[in-house]
Amino acid sequence: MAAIEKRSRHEWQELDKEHHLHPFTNHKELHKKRSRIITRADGVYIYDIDGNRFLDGMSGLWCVNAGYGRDELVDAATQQMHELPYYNNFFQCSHPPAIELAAALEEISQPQFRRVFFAGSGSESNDTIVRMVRTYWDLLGQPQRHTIISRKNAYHGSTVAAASLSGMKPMHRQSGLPIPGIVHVEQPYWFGSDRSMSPGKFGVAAARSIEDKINEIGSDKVAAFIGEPIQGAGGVIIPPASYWPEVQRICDEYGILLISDEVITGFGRLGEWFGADYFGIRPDFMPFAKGVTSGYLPLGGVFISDRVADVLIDKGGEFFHGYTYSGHPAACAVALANVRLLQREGLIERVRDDIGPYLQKGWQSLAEHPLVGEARMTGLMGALELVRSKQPVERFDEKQGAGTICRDALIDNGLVLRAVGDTIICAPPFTLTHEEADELIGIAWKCLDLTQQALDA
Ligand code: PXG
Repeated sequence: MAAIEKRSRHEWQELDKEHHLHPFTNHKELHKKRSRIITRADGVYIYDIDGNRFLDGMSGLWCVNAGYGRDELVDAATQQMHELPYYNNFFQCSHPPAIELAAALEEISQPQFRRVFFAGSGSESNDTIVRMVRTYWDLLGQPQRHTIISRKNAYHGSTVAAASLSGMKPMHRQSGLPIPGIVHVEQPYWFGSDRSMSPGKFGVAAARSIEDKINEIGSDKVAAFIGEPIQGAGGVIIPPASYWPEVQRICDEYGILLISDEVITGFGRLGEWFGADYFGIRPDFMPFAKGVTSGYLPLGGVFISDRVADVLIDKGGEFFHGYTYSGHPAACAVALANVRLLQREGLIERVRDDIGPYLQKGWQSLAEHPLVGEARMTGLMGALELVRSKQPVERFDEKQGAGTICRDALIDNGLVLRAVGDTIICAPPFTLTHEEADELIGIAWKCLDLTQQALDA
């Protein structure tokens, strides 16, 4: 028997308004408009309660990489929930789904990663890392190595530590963040700069802002650097090719731990298993979540390199940290089925060699539109920069809300993309067909026209 009642759109909206507070939402605005009630999904499409169909160009929230309606993921959860719906990994217990998944993750990751710690989300994973990084340096007799360097406009989650790692000022303004010992340096956002440097030089300069910060604080006080291989929530900021090699050089030179936040880029979004593989870096930690289960159940975790894990295990005694749902059996079973599905269907190779290049070509064609100052996409992760003038580049006044106008037009025309300011971002499922990619590009072009008309009116 279904646990969820059948109700009308109006009833759902009323109940939602009365009882449900939403994440990252201005509720006064929401209550004027009412929520869009999504009831089902299949393939790359989601459907609202009125039967309207939308191409989900964001894979939910960057997570439904294998697409909707995957019976093998549902079956893995069902079977596991019949067998053992819950047990924990505390108190010297373990269970097959967590063990099997940990071993499978070792197979697909770089050789320094042999161990994984499970959490329930990306935010929790980053909280775990803050604890582990500082414990690691304590155990090595360097407790003064406390500071973690992150970047402005980074997104690492919403718990107290993860929001502190995030570099978003409006988040920090609410509730006195960041916590002590977390500092933020420049992001490698070339289009957002004055563009006076070549992208190559700019990439090196952005990386050197880490080195400047290390020298300012004192290299003996810096514990780690954290970055998303490509910033997602910040607006799909694809760093120049010169950036990550220079970051790696700096971390190596000063002995600082490198954390590659793979919550979005992990599990194939860039056409490699991890963003670190794509950019050729060798991190000490990789937090993951989202795509590990294609979003079918919540699961997060952290890959921990031998450099760190060996110290924690050999010298650390008990690590006083863990979550009730660390390694939830059903979530782990779904993750394992999802990893096998990605492998069996060659979906990551498909992102690298087929649908990735195909969508990138279409996306690039949008750069010919008068509103688009830059179109960029790596793997299946892209952005359009909306501009008032292309030559010289002039951005819109924030108050004009160009990005929001465009986002609303897209949704009205059956395509879900997101707006981050005047940057339109895209991250569709890996199963997107060529026809669906054509549909996505066609709707995007039409909505750029509609946006232009609305701004001219
Ligand atoms: N790291 C990165 C790189 C993320 O993108 C998190 C950590 C936190 O994960 P959890 O599972 O705790 O949400 C994220 C999450 C957006 C948006 O608007 C992005 C995320 C979450 C919610 C909204 O683009 N990313």
